[in-house]
Amino acid sequence: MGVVNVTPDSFSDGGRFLDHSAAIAHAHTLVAQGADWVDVGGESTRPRAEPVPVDEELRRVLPVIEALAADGVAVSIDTRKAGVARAAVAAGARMVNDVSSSLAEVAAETGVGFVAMHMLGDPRTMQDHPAYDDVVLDVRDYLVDRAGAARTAGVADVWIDPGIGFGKTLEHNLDLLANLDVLVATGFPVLVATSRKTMLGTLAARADPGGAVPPTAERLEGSVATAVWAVLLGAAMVRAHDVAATVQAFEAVRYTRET
Ligand code: HH2
Repeated sequence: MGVVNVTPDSFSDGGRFLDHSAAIAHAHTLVAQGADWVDVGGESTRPRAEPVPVDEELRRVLPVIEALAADGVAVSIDTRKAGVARAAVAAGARMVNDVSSSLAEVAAETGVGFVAMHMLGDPRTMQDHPAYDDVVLDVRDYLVDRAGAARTAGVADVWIDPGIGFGKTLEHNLDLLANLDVLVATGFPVLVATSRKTMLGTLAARADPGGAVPPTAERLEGSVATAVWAVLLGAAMVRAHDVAATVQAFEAVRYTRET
């Protein structure tokens, strides 16, 4: 799943694809590089991001989704708003990627797929002292509950996602990645998104002699390594900004596995 953020403030590509034609062109590049899905978002969910009004979010994403759907691209809409999800599906989106896990009814009504993601609280506060009894089991139980509710509501294609970086310390994120098989064992297909996230900046700084944290666009190695890790543990899809490098790494591992 390739990422196209039509936002001025996304943590890794904010402002680059705010222009509709740039967003559409970038989405086509990601598809040519091997993305099966393009995830279009019009509101940043990075820590402490401010909410965007519905009409502004619609203005950002709808023309992009319409153009991509008309070209046959499988688009997911990355939103927390029911009105945006509905309009996006009407414009041709085929999946609702909902970091708040609250839009299953919309996916059911409109007959599209649904990603249930785990987040603790909301983006404005989620990184303020996140705490769990057992992060792996707490996240699993939450996701099974949300995904089960989506199935009951009538959604056929339901995914679960641990929500790396959404109300989690570095240790929480590592625990979830290390125990991804626990989520895989639920039977729901698992989506994982580590691409360019803060945890990778922190880990890269540990490996850097000067302790420097690389900027978001320079976290390719960690992004690809953790994507491969996730798929080897059974994830069915990863959400990535750098599709070409991720696909290349998957291919190398696939051939190694098959030999
Ligand atoms: N992470 C981000 C956004 N959407 N969706 C799912 N299912 N899982 C994730 O982990 C996830 C997501 C955050 O990344 P990005 O879109 O690059 O940045 P921003 O939220 O700042 O636009």
